[in-house]
Amino acid sequence: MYDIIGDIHGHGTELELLLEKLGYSLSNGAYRHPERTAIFAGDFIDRGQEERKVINICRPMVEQGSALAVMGNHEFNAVCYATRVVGSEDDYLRSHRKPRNTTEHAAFLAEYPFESPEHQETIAWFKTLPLFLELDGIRVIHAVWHHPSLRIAKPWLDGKNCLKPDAYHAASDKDHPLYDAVEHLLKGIEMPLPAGESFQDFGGTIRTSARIKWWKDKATTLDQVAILAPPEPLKTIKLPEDRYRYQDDIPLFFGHYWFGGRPEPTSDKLACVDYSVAKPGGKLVAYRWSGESNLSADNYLWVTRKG
Ligand SMILES: [Mn+2]
Repeated sequence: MYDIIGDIHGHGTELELLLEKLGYSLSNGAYRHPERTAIFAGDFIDRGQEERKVINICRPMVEQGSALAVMGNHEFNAVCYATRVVGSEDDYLRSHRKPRNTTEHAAFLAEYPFESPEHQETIAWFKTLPLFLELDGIRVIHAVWHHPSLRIAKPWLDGKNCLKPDAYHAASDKDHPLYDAVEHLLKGIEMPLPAGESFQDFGGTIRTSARIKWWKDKATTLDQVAILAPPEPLKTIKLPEDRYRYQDDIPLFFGHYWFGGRPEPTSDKLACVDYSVAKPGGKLVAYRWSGESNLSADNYLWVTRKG
């Protein structure tokens, strides 16, 4: 049975405390549990100050079989940041010329200097993380189990559902269908506004589509599901009846969405495990799954962020 652990973002101390709380202990270089397997839902890195500590805990667990893991958007970005555009000396799939791409990756690069052997080795490990896990009884993906995107991604995945080496190039090309597919699976889905409509987000950018809380399947208007958007202009926009919903019977665990408050599943079949440890007051959480087909708030366990 599985303990699904949410986005860690370089918070190694909280990870150690959570593993201990879950009953894992260190032996032969890896945390292990006598009966259970951990699953990391991605976003191991960026933001926190203990990036090495996190990798040095998670990687041996995965390599020695006491944990499974999926890729988060931060690991995908790290691979692209480290991969040169074919035929270019100084251009990367995730450009170094855009300052934001470097600043949001700075905590990781401080502990893994760019192109050092440790950096290259860690990037190589990120490439071994599958995009999703489909196990006996549950599914795990970083952002959205989006069937149309999974179908597009399929030919670009190897037998372990990891992106093949040339997939990173295709997934970094905005004109390639794999670009949107990987965006959806690892970063979330958006909903276009009706023609002519737009809104200004909290950062001041004018947008013609909104990132949505796709798990809110009973919402009827856009303001109920839009992320980081002022409600006013969106209140009158009706959600299309055929919008994406996760309607499968298999429980699905996801991270990525910076939830707050007391952890609880969003429905019988859906549970977010990202409770914002990268923010002051946030939590690193795990859902302890023991075979139930209806998820329960009682099975969450967590550690509140230190400092
Ligand atoms: Mn994420």
